Parts: sequence; C-alpha cells; structure tokens
Amino acid sequence: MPKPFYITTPLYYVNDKPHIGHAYTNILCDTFSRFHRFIGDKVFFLTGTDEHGEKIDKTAKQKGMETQAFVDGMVPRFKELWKILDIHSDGFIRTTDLFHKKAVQEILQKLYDSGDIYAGSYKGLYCTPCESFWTSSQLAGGKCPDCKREVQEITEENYFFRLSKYQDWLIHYIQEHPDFVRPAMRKNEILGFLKAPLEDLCISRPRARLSWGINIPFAPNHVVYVWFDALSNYISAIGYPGKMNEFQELWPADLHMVGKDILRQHTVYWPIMLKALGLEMPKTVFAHGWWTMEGAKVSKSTGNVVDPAELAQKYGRDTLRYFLLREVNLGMDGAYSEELLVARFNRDLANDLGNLVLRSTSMLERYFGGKIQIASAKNSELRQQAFRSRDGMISAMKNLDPRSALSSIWELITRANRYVEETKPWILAKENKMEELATVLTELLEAVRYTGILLAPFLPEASSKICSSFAVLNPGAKDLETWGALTPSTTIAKGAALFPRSS
Ligand code: ME8
Repeated sequence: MPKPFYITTPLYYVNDKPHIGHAYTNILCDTFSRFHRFIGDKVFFLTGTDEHGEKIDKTAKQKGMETQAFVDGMVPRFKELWKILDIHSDGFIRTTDLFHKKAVQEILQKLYDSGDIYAGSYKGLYCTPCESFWTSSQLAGGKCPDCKREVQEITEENYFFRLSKYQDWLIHYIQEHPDFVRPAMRKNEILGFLKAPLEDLCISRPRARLSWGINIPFAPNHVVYVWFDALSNYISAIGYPGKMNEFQELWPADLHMVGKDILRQHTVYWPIMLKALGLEMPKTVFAHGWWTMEGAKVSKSTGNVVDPAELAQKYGRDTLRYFLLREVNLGMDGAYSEELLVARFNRDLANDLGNLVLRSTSMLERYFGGKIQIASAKNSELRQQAFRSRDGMISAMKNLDPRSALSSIWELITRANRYVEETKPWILAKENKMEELATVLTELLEAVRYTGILLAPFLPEASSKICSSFAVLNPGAKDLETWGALTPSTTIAKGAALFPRSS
C-alpha cells in the first residue's frame, strides 16, 4: 500500500483574523489534496493555529483578556473561514492542544539528552518598553526602531539548539535533493544564506519576560521559543512521539506549503530539528510568493487586508479559488485587485465556462428534449483535445503548477466553444439536418462532462453542479479514461447558470 499523501499548511498566528494571504495557502493545499484524492491517492491534509509567543500574549493583554480566552475566541474565525471556502482538512492542530505540548516537551528532552540543546548566555540589545531584542544594524540612530527610546545591552541565561553542528550536512542535503526546497530560486536563496556560518538558535525565553509558552522540562524558569514549538506540529499532529505506528504511516510529509516569509524556518531550523531527532526529511518544502496591494505585501501589520469571506460571498468561493490559482505562477508574487478578479470572473468563468455549459445543455433540451440521441464519435477532435487536457492537467499538478493545469483545462473549454462556432448547430436545426445535429451535440456534451470532471480539484462547486447533471458522483481520474460515456439513453437536465454575472 503506498503511503498517503501528507500535505501541510503553516499554522497561522491567531493575533488577528485571517486574510487573503492565509486563504491562498489553504486554497492551494486544498486543491492539491483534492487532486491527489482525484488520482486515487489517500491524503492527509493538516492545517491549524499557532497560539503561543509574545505577539499573541501582547495582543490579548491589550484587549484586556486572558490569553487562553483570547486564543479560544480567535480559533473559530479560522475554522469558519475554511468552511466558507469549502476547504476540507483532515486534521486541525492548535499549538495549545495538550498532546502537542507534551510532544514538544518530549522533543526538547530528547535533544537536551543528546546534547543538541545546551545552556548558554544570550547577549543582546533590548528595548524594555517594547520588550524586543534588536541587532545593532536594526537600530535607528542607536535607538529602538519602534519607539525611538534607548536600548540596553543585556545578558540572559538561555538554551540553544546546535544548528551549527549540522550546517555542512544541510548544505549537502539541499544540493543533493533538488526537490527538497522549491522553487529553485528559493533553494538558491537558502544555499546563499548557508554560505555564512550558522549560529546556534536560542530556543528559550525567560519566564520573567514571557510566560505564555510551553514549559521546558529541564528549565523551570523558561518557556520554549514559539518557532520551535510551532514547527514540531508537523510531527506531533500525526502521533510523534507517543503513537509511532500512526506516525510512521504518514511521515515523511510529501509537501509543506509555506509562504516565502517563513522559508528559513522551514528549510534550516526544521530539517535540522528532524535530523537531530533521527527522522526523515519531508520530500518538498514549497515557498509560494506574496499577494501584494499597491506594491506592499498584504499583511495584518500594514492593515491592507482583504477579507476572503466577503469576496467569496460576493463572487462565489469558486471564483476566489480560480482567481488565486490562475492569476500567478505558483512561487511568484501576485498583485491583488478586485478589478483583476472581476475580469477573470467575466472572461474565464462566466463567458468561457458558464456559456459553454449553458448553451450546450440548452441546445440539447431545445432540439432533443434533453436526450442524447447517438453515441459519441470514437476519434473526434474534441476527444483528442480532452485527452491532451487531462494529461496536461495531471502532469502540471504533479509538478506543483496549478496555473498550467488550469490552462490545460481551458484549452478544452476554448476548443469546445470554437466547435460550436464552427458547427453552428442552430443552422443544422434550421436545415433539419438532425443526424448531424445529434452528433455535434453529443460531442459537445461529452466535452462538457469531461470538463466538469477535470475541474473537480479546482472549482469543487461548479464541478459538482456539472457532474450531477451527468450523474457522475465523486468525480476522479478514473472517469476520464473513456470518451463516450454518453449513450442514447442519457438525459441531461439544463443546469442553472453556473456563474451568473453580478450587477
Ligand atoms: O508565520 N501573500 O504565521 P502567519 C501570500 N505562525 N501568503 C501570505 C500572505 C500574503 N500577503 N500573508 C500571509 C506564521 N500569508 C507562523 C507559521 S508554521 C509552523 C508557523 C500566508 O499567521 C503564507 O502562507 O504570519 C505565510 O507563510 C503565512 O500566511 C504566515 O502566517
């Protein structure tokens, strides 16, 4: 039995509600997990929330709330958004889950026992009012870049993780496994970063400054650094270290999808943590680009956020998915604007796809009462295009390229629309060439059926509407093996408009 495809999103900070950037990563992972189910794989899709650390503690305090009560109130906002966007994960982990905290403590203890975590002292420039450490290059005129007050050099007892010991191993690993860090430009970026000596990572925070974190078993006056805690989720969520049988069924992860902002944590800290624990490396860490608005990253801190739930409500969740998947090459940044989204909606969804489905089902109804008259041709041009589109979609998705996958599907949609223009069924009807008309409509509707199946991983709602007209349940690659499923006994109901234009 092949191992299930294990795919993860980052765990999002719960200091604010999710925006379009978070929706993007989850839509990507949802699409990849639907695709793998589509081709017959078992899948485990994990997402969740990152709830410890200074940032969240501060936000809760500013709101005058207990931190636990604050995070408990924020998590449903993420879950609700995933529901609104039709995102189905198999697991949802919170870093405040008890089993996760226990796993992190066991991991810490293991690494302490093996000598990869050691006690040392941390020296840095600290701004007391902002509770932040700064490096000398970050200072503004020698002062805190945030509040412009004096900083002090302080020394703290802390615990460190021996990244330096594994630097040479990591460089070789990345070089020898071209699929480990993708896209290639991010692999080069991280190899560039690894040219300088890697410093050991401070993985503790003194309780005196921060108590909202996981206790370190061998250091009662410290809590663990939030990144060490959060990264461990990818193994704790699937059973490490308590349920090793379950864990072995899923590990290593096939795909960690992350934004390029957290590349270093996932391609330096994380692989070294795994190596030190004696675990296998994930197959691929893919860093996608950023959605920007007016040149700036869409982000909570700049406040230029777009609410994905509102967009889904206004234009439909398939439209939002389609726009995000189609507009940019995976890995590159994309400029977000509502005008671009509306343009995609009008051109690709309402015109190309919506019209194809509506006019072909309407013609079958008008001319033949919705009944297919004859079987489809064995070797038509539409059939050849359909097979090309299927093969193109599948290989693009295996190559982590959903944009090309959609282009392949649109080649079939475009070809089918052109087929209508070329064959002019309304003229055939007028001239009473009913046999020719029956052939044309069968070919056309077969192309629509095929398109509906191909779209399943990308536009689940539209796909299921199309597929249900053709009585295809749980569409998958298995339904794409043959051309000619339509027979004279098939009746196809005219569907409602798939993408009615918003006013
Ligand atoms: O970094 N464009 O959480 P976070 C595209 N808790 N994607 C974006 C984006 C944008 N403008 N803004 C955010 C954290 N994202 C940590 C992760 S993992 C063990 C811990 C997406 O809430 C993108 O996936 O800041 C990015 O990596 C992630 O949200 C950051 O989410």
